[in-house]
Amino acid sequence: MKLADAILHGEENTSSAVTRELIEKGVDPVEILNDGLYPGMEVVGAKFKANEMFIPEVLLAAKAMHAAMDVLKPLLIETGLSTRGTVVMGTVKGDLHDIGKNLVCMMLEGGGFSVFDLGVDLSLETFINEAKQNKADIVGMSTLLTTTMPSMKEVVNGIRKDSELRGVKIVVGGAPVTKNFADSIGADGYAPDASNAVDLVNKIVN
Ligand code: B1M
Repeated sequence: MKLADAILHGEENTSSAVTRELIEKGVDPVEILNDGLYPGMEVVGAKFKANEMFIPEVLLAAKAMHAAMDVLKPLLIETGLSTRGTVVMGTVKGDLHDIGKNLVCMMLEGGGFSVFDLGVDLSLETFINEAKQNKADIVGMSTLLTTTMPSMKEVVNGIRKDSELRGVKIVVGGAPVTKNFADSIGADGYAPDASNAVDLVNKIVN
């Protein structure tokens, strides 16, 4: 589909124009999402994983995806389409790095999840309150600093203790984070990069 290509090549104006054209032709917004937008972002994820696409190109693709999404969103809300799941995601307390976390949020959004990006330097209370308020299925945490890795454990423990958040899954990532570390703090999953994060969250919600 032309829309998938526009997203893959990061053509923001084309992606919104093609989306508008398809709507005018009477194509179902859900079909536009499933046959154009998601496949486009899937190829972006695969190419990023294979080192065939790099961060600046992925950011452009995400911009093109958002441009199409801006056109589709009001129509999708009307159809009452449910997403694949709700993720609240942020960088832990003491850490201001957000480039990787933003990429993960964008790829998850492109993968059909409803994503609440909470920002950076987040306290346990913020993760808990936002997870409740947004009825999260998944809480995602990012950190780039070894010194702030213990905050992840604190958030895992806090969420596990909260009876209202029973069933919420927790995923973690960021350069110093490893699978062993994720297991040691009791997280439900770890992903080394943004496209693996989409695979991981898909697996968890299924
Ligand atoms: Co900082 N910094 N920094 N920094 N910085 C690092 C991380 C560092 C490795 C540099 C170094 O010394 N070589 C080092 C950390 C050392 C350590 O702890 N081991 C470091 C340091 C020390 C610091 C300061 C303390 C420096 C100082 O002030 N003395 C300070 C800390 C401030 C704070 O946070 N409190 C600091 C500040 C900054 C800037 C503000 C200048 C800037 C951040 C800008 C921003 O984010 N808006 C910055 C930057 C840019 C970096 C480097 C150069 C690049 C990080 C980055 O964006 N990478 C970094 C060195 C490096 O990595 N080469 C460094 C690109 C990004 C796409 O990758 O974030 O790894 P990444 O995300 C990947 C994966 O990790 C994964 O997917 C992403 C995409 O594939 N992923 C997840 C990330 N989160 C995930 C969550 C998931 C799953 C996957 O959940 C499921």
